[in-house]
Amino acid sequence: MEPPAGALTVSITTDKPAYAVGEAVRITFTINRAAYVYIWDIQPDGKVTLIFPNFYDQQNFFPAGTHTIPTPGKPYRLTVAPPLGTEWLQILASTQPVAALSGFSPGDPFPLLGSDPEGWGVQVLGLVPEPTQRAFDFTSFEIVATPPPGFGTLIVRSSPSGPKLYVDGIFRGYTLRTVNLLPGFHDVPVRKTGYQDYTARVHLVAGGTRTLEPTLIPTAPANQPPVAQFNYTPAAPTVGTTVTFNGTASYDPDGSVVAYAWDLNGDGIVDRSGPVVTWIYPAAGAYNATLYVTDNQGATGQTTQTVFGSPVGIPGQPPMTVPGIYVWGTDTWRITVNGVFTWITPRAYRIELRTDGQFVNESTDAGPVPLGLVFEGNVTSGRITHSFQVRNATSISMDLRLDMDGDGTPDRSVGFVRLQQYGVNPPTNPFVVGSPEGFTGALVPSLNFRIGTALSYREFVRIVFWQTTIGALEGM
Ligand SMILES: [Ca+2]
Ligand SMILES: [Ca+2]
Ligand SMILES: [Ca+2]
Repeated sequence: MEPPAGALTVSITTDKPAYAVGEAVRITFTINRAAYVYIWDIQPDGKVTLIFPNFYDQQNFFPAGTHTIPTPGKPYRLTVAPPLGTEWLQILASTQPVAALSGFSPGDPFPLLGSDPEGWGVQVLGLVPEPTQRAFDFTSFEIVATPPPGFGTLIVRSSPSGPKLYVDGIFRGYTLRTVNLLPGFHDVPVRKTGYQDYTARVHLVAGGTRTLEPTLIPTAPANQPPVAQFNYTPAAPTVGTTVTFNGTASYDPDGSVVAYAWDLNGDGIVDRSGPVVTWIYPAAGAYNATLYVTDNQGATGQTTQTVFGSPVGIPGQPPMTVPGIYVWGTDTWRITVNGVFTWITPRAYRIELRTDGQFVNESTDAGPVPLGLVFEGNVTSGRITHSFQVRNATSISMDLRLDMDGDGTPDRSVGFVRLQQYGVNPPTNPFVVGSPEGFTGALVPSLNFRIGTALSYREFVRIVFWQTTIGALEGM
């Protein structure tokens, strides 16, 4: 754990990195605010001994600053004893005294705390009263048989402060940090989360001091991809007209969009480039238009919309955005069977018409030749329109069937039948359209025609129950 900003901090070091048996050790520590200080020693054989406070040096409350142990003027020395190896010093600074760490006496000036360093580290946490502020640090030195060859001093002062400092693979605390090291080469990595690792190799000479002042470089955040967005006008384009595609709503959350590429007919081949482009659909159908955008660091994004290219319309033709059978027209009755692009297989339909007059000018723009007054055929993603007029007629019976659910059988409901410009549903299917009451002219779709249900609609017996008018259905 890295020390939180503003918390109590402590650091410890020894005056040399290595000592011969019998040499005196001088300990230096620094605290950033007044605190009680405890130092214990972990020998190479694992024994843990309290070395400060001790019987000879009992005052362990210090003001903020740097202090040395033994306290100057105190009548004792800390001398190095066997066994040889690495000896560790741990320091605890606490804003409250720790009663359990004061068991020294004339006969036991440096009491043994335990012989399990790892267990002791856990135990000491439980000894510190809560709530309190506390801080730990440690350092190590080598105990050697013969006098060591002097040492050099390494100071690591990083920006920002607080990264972990390692020397030759061993964690040595947090910068700012001063460590005493044997002469020679040392590898010094400095690591902090969110920053690139810094590593230096330094050469120390006995009696010399080297200072490293690395500035850590923040890790660059990963590039975020751009977001593609576009719209097009007109919203319901017809075959042969110019459609304008606008991709300027695309954006990059951490940069800028630098390239736009368009596949406007869904064939996988880019057709246009630039933020605003135009295209003309030559044939009716549903087209997948895809915009690909590239940001300033090379990342890409894309989005696809399906554009319906509609056949060129006839004046008065209603919008046909959903599948169904549309009955419409002005001076000519038109019945359009409209499919949808999601229909993969042909859907059968059957239109059966009767009138009390005569059908004239029957035509169809696709599919089979009209069979009398019945139009039959199939529709998939396109649409087929049948047209006719009537003469000497006051009514027309319409029975409209379309295989909406794709099970192979034409269905008959009012839901898919849509009348005139607003696509209102008739009250029944089959249904009858008829001249307005008292009207004697030609029965054409532009009239406010009546709509009803036939109880019987045979050649000589026609009984129609009139229910409404197209104007009433449209709410006018
Ligand atoms: Ca980006
Ligand atoms: Ca294309
Ligand atoms: Ca069906």
